Amino acid sequence: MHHFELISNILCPFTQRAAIQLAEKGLQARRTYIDLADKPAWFIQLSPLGKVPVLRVGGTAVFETAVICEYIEEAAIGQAPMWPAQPLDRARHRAWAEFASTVIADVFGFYMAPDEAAFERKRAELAGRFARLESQLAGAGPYFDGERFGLVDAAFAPIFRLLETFDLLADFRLLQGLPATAAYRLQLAARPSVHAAVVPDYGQVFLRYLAGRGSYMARLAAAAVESTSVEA
Ligand SMILES: N[C@@H](CCC(=O)N[C@@H](CS)C(=O)NCC(=O)O)C(=O)O
Repeated sequence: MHHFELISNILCPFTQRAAIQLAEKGLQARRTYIDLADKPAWFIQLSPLGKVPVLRVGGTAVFETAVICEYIEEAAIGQAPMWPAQPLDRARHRAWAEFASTVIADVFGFYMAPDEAAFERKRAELAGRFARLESQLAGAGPYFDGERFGLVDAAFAPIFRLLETFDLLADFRLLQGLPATAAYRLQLAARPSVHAAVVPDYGQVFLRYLAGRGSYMARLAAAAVESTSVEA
């Protein structure tokens, strides 16, 4: 039996991919949360790039999400694989999981855009990414490649979770005219492993985090935080 410790901050969308995978496979992992703005010395020592997630297995620190997920696939002997069996299908799924990692960086650029003009540029870029995803989701669903939930789905689910908080602020039209992506988003949100991958008040924690970014979106988030505390 492996003893996994998954180290991350509360919000990290990359970490959720591994958390979803562990849950899908019925594997237990201790979750340790750190503050990325004040990284503990033990974490700096452990994480060569200073980034989360890190999966600690005994005395070994495994880092980089894609590598962590490959390790879990290989270590979870006897569990249903979360990549397809055929090499080309597997490559396609892996490529789109990489695409999801790029989209996470795009989302960061979107909410960190300093002013309205940059924000609109980033918004359009991000909407373009989802349009590319739409072209891959032409099948019956409910998931990326049909009935079976896989690692590529675990890669996209955390992105859509961020959109839930953006939706509280305004309609940014990120999925406008993209019915397959909109339906995919709902299917992923309903998956128990996706639901359980974060703290229960994730949306509010993310909203407060956004409000402190000093960006264009931060101003919208700060107004939303203000109105929530007035209502409370
Ligand atoms: N390529 C890395 C990216 C991980 C990453 O960027 N994590 C962010 C948090 S979501 C981080 O740790 N940033 C370091 C920092 O903020 O100092 C992976 O896939 O694991």
